Amino acid sequence: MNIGIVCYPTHGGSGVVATELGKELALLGHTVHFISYQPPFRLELFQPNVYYHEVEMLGYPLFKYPPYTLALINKIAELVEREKLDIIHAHYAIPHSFCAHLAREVLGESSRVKVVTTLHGTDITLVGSDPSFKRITRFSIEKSDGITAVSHSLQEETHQTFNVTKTVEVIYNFINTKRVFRLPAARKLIGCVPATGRVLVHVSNFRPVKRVPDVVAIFAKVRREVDAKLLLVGDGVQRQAAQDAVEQFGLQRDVLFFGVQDNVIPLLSAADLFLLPSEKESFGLGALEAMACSVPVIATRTGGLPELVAHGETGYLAAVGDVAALADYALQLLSDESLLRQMGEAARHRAAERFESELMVPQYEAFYQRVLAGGN
Ligand code: GMT
Repeated sequence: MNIGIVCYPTHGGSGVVATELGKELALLGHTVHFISYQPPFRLELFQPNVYYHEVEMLGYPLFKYPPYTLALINKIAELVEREKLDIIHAHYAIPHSFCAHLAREVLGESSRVKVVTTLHGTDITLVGSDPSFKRITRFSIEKSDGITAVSHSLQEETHQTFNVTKTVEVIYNFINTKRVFRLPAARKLIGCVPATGRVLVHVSNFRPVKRVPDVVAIFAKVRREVDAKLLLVGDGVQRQAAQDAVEQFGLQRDVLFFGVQDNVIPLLSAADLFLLPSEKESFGLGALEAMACSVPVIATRTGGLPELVAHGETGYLAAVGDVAALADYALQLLSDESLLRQMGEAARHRAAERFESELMVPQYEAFYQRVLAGGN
C-alpha cells in the first residue's frame, strides 16, 4: 500500500505512535510518506520505503497567524495525486484529520483515497470537545473511512462526547520490545544519577493534564522514608510549577530536571519506578515504554491507564489527586526488593504479551485493507 501519515513531529505520544507505525509498515514493504512541518524526531530517513514531505509555508505580512493548515491541505492533495496514495492516515483529529478531508474535497470526485483517523486522547478529551473545535472534530470523525482510538476508554469517551454512530476500532499503543529493553549499567551511562538509592522517573510534556506538581508531592513523601532521586524528563507549561513544588519541599538536591530528551530509554533503565499521576490519560505511552524497560508504574485510575497497568501485578493505580495513596504504593514497592523486581519483570512481560508492535501493526494493516475494500 501507499500510505500517507500526517502527524505532529514533536515529542508527544501521537507523533511517536505515528512514526513508529510508519517505520514498521515500511519494514513490511509498504511505502510510507510522512507529512509534517519538520521531520518527526523518531524518524530515521535512511530506511527504505520511507519518505518525508515538509509542509512549506509562504510567509506574508498579511498573515497574522501563518495558515499552516491550508498549506497542509495543499500538500496532502499534491501527494495523493503525485504519489498515488491509497490511504491518508491522520494522527490526531485536529487539524490533521480535518485537513485530510479537505484535501480530498480539493481533489474532487475522482479521488479514491481513503482517510483513516487515529484519535489519541486530548484531541477528544480536551481540544476536540472544546466548543471552538467540537463541530470540526465531529465532522472529521463522521467523514473518516475508518476511525481508531488508542484504548477502550477513549472509544467510549468519543461515543459519549460526539454521539457518533460510526464504529470506532480500538488499536492500542504499541512497543517493539526487541528494540526497547532495560539497558545494563544505565546509571553509569547517565553519570549524574548516583549508583545507590532509589530512582523514580516521570516523562511527559508537562501540561496541566499530567499534574506534574503531584509527581513532586508523591516524591516528597517517598523521600522522607527512603534515599531516592526523582528524574523529571520533558518540558512544558508546568515546568515552573514543578520547580516551585521542588523548592517548597526543599528537594533541590534530589530532583533532577532533564528537559526534553529524544531518547528516554537510558533514563527509564536507571529507574525503579515510573510515576504518571495524570488527570486524564487515554493510554499512557510513556508508561508502556517504562514497562518495556522492566519498570513498574504508579499511576492514576483514569482513562486507558487501567487497560495498561495491571493493578497489583505491574504497578498500582489510585484516584486522581490521591497523592497519599500513590506515595504509599510507591513506598510499599520500594521497600520490598523482591516485589519490586517481580513487578518489573511482570511489567515487561505484559508489555511484550499485550502491546508488542508485532501484534498491533498487523491490526492497522488489516484495518487499512478493510477500509480499502469499503467494508468498515
Ligand atoms: O499527552 C501526551 O503525552 C501527548 C499526547 C499526544 O497527543 O501527543 O498523547 C496522547 O496520545 C498518546 C499516544 O496515543 C497516548 O499514549 C497518551 O495517553 C495521550 N495523552 C493523553 O491522553 C493526555
